Amino acid sequence: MELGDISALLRTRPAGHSLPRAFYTGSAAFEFDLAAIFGTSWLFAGFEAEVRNPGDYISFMVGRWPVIIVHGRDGEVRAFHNSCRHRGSILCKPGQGSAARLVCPYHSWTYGLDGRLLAASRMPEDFQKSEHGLKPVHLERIAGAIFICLAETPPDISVMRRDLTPLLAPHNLGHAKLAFQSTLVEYANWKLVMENGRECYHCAAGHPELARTFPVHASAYFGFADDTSRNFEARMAALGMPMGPVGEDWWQAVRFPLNDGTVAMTTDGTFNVKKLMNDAGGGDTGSLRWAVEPNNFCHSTSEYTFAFTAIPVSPTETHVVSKWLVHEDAVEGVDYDIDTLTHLWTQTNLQDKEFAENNQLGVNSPGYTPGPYSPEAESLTLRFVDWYCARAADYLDRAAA
Ligand code: 3BY
Ligand code: FES
Ligand code: FE
Repeated sequence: MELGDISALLRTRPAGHSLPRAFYTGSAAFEFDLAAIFGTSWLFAGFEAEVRNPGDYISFMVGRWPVIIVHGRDGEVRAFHNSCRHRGSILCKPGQGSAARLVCPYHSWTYGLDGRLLAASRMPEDFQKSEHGLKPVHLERIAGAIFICLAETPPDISVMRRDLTPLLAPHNLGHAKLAFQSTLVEYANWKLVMENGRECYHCAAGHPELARTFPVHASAYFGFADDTSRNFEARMAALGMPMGPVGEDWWQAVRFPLNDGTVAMTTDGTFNVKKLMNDAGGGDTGSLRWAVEPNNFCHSTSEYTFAFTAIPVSPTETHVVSKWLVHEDAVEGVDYDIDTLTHLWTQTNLQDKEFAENNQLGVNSPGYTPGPYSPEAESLTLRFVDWYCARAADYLDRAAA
């Protein structure tokens, strides 16, 4: 499929409907998504807590592009393409670590934490080390979260910086630690994983554990205009906690109340972590949901922040990376237990894997034609798909110009 075909196919999508099959199956659409969506957008990449000290790094894949985020000696946190300037080997495998320098495992070219090439043995006299530093990737930090953009010229992030910072600030991500991280392999196109992750139409029946505390019948901005919502708004105002909603087409954030009678987003509705990240109101402050297109959502409750990120791997394989952050002083085994902390979202993710994989199998059927989203129950999924189509159309227009 050529770009022209993608463009023609995009125009066949009836408004308010899911995408034509080729967007969920073929390698052409997958390559297109990497270039047009993942190559151009700000992407949620992790937390400062994961690279707290100079020398700390995290290495990960964005599609098939390896990226490394490194905390420099000068205190700066930088992102680089994880590709040696000699013959292109990755410098470190996906994962995290700490190093004084980045030494390529192939021929030992050695880079400083700021990306400068420091040493390359047996190269000619006139070899210019200064011209062979690691290639930078744009990076922004917002209230303890890290975003990267692989484009040469990234989109404007200033509105997100301005509007997300006050909502996230009470969660104290600057004093958080990564308690646990997992990767779940899902055999479904990344967009099916995200469409599922953006709606709760399936939650009441599909996520019994989550439904205990999560308002699964809520609409996009969790506003009910009922007593629970009004009381919550008044309590948050009294605590000086901004609620939103805030956002643009590519991100949203809003604080919302949990179900009546519950104070924590856990399997039983009570706290699982003794040391809170945000102890305003005794911790009874609902959840701050923040979500960034194309591939992320987070929930920041008073005791943890949970981050979900879907990484495209192939047309029909996606890796869901989950991270749980707790207060840096919370002691594992004393203040929290990993299995208890992670149970709710691990169960929810496994249930969602089944939904996304079933969806992929049915989309492959000749009986599949794009179907209508519920404007009420699937409004954020519709937003995601509309955003995707708009970004795709922009990219195609620029390519044609
Ligand atoms: O984006 C969210 O907040 C959630 C998490 C559970 C279901 N999904 C709509
Ligand atoms: Fe890195 Fe050769 S590829 S030193
Ligand atoms: Fe779900």
